[in-house]
Amino acid sequence: MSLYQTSNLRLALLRALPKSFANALQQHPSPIPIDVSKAHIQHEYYSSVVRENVDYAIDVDVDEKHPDCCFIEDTAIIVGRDVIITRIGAESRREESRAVAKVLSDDSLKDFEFRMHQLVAPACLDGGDVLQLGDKVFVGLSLRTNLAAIEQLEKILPGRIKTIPVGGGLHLKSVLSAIDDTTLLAADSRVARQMAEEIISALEGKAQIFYVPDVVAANVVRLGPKLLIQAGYPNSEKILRKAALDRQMEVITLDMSELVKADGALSCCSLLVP
Ligand code: CIR
Repeated sequence: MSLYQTSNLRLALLRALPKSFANALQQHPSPIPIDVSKAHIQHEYYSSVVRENVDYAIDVDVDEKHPDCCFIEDTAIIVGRDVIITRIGAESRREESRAVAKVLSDDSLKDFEFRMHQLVAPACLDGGDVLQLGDKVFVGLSLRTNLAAIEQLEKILPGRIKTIPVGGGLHLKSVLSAIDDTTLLAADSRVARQMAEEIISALEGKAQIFYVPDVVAANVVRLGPKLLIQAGYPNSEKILRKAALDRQMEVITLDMSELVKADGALSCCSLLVP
């Protein structure tokens, strides 16, 4: 494979959903067990949509020993040419980053000229806690991401990190995400509003914000002119469709109900070089 860097070359890393997915971590175990066959179909459809909308997609080998391995977003952060391999907050998931680090440092990606970095103990960080908006990188201080990680990130990306305490939910992006570089999206809850307001004030009011009634719908994925949103939340979908239309973005809805049971947001199933 040969890759040529252009100003808008998009790369996505994906990792298949393992057969062991029923054992994925769940913050609040669902009363209805995960339907693993359905989860496979949902994840495969998500992956096909991502593949169709990037220039290059790489499938990292599935790892049956790690039921959460499909949540590849947590394993690394890519900010421009800097690739930061994380040290995942949940100990049982920590080894998931290794295979991703190997792929991202492979010679076949040399045209991206990535600068590889690795967070080290006692740092813990999940990619789900990292939101990039323009040149700012917002990092949630959460159950999974600690101050040591934020200190290490500040050394790699000086002046670009802004810490946001996560008042509830698993990750920063469990309750908010971005529609584009100047449009934030958040769940309409007290906790999410507080976090979103901190982000908006760090951006000196230069960003707009939309609130949606469903927490799950507050995590979207932008792939160039396409906006991937969760299916099954009609009130939130109405708001998102209007926001997308105003930005000339096309909406693609994805049903990820079985992955949501394991706290998987839309963004967590891909690692993107935007
Ligand atoms: C976990 O608890 O780590 C997984 N079951 C869910 C991770 C979701 N990651 C993400 O949204 N970035």
